Amino acid sequence: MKVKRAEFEISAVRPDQWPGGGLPEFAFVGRSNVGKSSLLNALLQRKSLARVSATPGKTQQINFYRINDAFRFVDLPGYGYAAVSKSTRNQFIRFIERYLTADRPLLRVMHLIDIRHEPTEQDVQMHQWLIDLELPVCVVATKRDKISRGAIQRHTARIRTALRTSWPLIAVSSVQREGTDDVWTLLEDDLARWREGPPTEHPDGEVGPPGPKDPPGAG
Ligand SMILES: Nc1nc2c(ncn2[C@@H]2O[C@H](COP(=O)(O)OP(=O)(O)OP(=O)(O)O)[C@@H](O)[C@H]2O)c(=O)[nH]1
Ligand SMILES: [Mg+2]
Repeated sequence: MKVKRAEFEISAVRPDQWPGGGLPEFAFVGRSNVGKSSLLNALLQRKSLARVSATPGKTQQINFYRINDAFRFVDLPGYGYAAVSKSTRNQFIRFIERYLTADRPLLRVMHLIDIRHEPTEQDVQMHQWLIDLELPVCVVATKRDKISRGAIQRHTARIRTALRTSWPLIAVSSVQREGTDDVWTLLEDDLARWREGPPTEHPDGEVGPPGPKDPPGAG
């Protein structure tokens, strides 16, 4: 994907601030600190378009980025930050839920998991929830530069097993820009499929040529 334009649109705290226009969207979800913002920057080849927050776990906003005026990246608040209160944590989840269940053209949810660790209970719950919502998902195993090449396969297998997932899994390093081409290939496929589109729904009575009218007096 050639990223000609990448703009930060809005940090939305309420749904009425979510940008309209019906552009297809890709959402990025994962634990706080898993590397969501870094992945966005790596994909967009921008150093710091997505802010790498100084206070992890404090971000309750949903950040929207508009790419090539054609689609959006949506950076969802990180869940699972231990140092925030339970009520704040629940608020994050509600934020995320609101977005994921909204009526928007969400083409895929990128679920980020740190390649070094066994997925947490919250990771597993989140993943199951995405599956229950019947959203297309891609698991992104982040920070792959932090483990040896020989260990990648073992770690990704462990993630798959823990998440009980059959969605694609891509291991990436945002620092070394590895795996980002594979992510783009997937997103481009999604966009191509979306452009082909589902069969257009017409309002009642406008589907196809008008049928024969009932003869007068019939029925
Ligand atoms: N070595 C390495 N470090 C990474 C990679 N991706 C992210 N990091 C580091 O991990 C930390 C968190 O990265 P962020 O991109 O801010 O994570 P985030 O998921 O956006 O965090 P929140 O916005 O707080 O939820 C930063 O110190 C990054 O530099 C990676 O691929 N390799
Ligand atoms: Mg972030």
